[in-house]
Amino acid sequence: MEKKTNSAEKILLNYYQKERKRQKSTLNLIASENYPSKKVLFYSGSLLMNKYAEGYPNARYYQGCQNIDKIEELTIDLAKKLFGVEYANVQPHSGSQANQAVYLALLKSGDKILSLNLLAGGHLTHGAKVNFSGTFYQIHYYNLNPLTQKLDYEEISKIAQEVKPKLIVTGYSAYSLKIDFAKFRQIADRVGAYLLADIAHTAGLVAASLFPNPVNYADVITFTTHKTLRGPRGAVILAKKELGPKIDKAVFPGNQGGPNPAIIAAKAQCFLEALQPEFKEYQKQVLKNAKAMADYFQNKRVKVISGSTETHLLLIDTKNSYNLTGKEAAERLEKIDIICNKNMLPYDKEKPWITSGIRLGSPALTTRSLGKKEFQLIAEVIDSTLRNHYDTNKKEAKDKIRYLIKKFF
Ligand code: DSN
Repeated sequence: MEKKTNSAEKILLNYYQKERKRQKSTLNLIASENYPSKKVLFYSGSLLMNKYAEGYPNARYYQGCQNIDKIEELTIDLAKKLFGVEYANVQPHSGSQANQAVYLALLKSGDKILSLNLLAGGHLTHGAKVNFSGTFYQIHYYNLNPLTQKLDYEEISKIAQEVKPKLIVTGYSAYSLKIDFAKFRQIADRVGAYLLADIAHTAGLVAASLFPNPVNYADVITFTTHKTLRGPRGAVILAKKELGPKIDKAVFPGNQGGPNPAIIAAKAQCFLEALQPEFKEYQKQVLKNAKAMADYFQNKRVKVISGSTETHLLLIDTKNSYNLTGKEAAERLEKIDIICNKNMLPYDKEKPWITSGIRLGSPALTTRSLGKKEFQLIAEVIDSTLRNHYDTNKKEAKDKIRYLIKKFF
């Protein structure tokens, strides 16, 4: 028995070390990933996780919560300061649970939600049939304009007036342009709907005032803390003060049990870092780097969805540009140590595990200090690797990647 335990321990450690090595020897272009600071990692895995603290500060179901109360209060204050809001709940374990709690707080089962079609950049929790959101609520979709692949506010308004949803969802996982939250507010007001802005992807850009802030327009805002925000794996809900009690109740006891105080402390550390001037400089570079890739592809006549990027990510139509499905393109890139994800495109006819494109993001490699020149080089390597030059150029491409890894990691 003991021998078995030892060998399982070895296997576990071995795969941890292999994953560590993989992260240090590949170029990460996954738009939703990042590398948090040592302090964020410290709190995330700290002894704070030993404490049960069901409830909220000064109203817990367990004794011994005096320090956790202060940590949670501090985290809430920092979230409110960073985003300029009246109310924050810092307990959601994930973006999915944050959205689940918002629906629970504002809707009844069977109520109508209007959101962006998943193919066009929405999220699973915005109404996918296979998700709780598509099971318990009546979902209606708006889509991107088929020609421009941009949000079409007139069309969204028309659909909203036909559908009369109780909730409209904006904020996306794979849309590369700015969002006009004021227009969404007008659309929601016309039909008496709540407006949810899910800014999981752009939270870091919003915190740095480099992307429109939905605070004065949305009733509720959700975001994860581990993407552009570069914090721990978790989520936050922001709202107008009057919705606070309903949302608190929906998070606990409605949707979660005990919060994880270790992750809450790590969120506080993340917000502290995001309030520093260096964070704004980092986010500026995130935008420049994504734009450098998009410009390179555009110059090579590669089809970039929505025409460009104003965020940390871009989508490439690999089917039309290289005659490769997203799956084939992503797998080919992995062979030269570039990691990205296959992604559905607006009106995609392929299955979700095949897709017609890939999504590329700049946050993780910008944290590693790569700049515009390096991102142009990465775009060049991607372009040449996907252009049937794969076999002949494989060594050259790998050498370029190795050069970047050696210089920056
Ligand atoms: N959909 C994931 C992503 O954007 O990668 C996050 O939930």
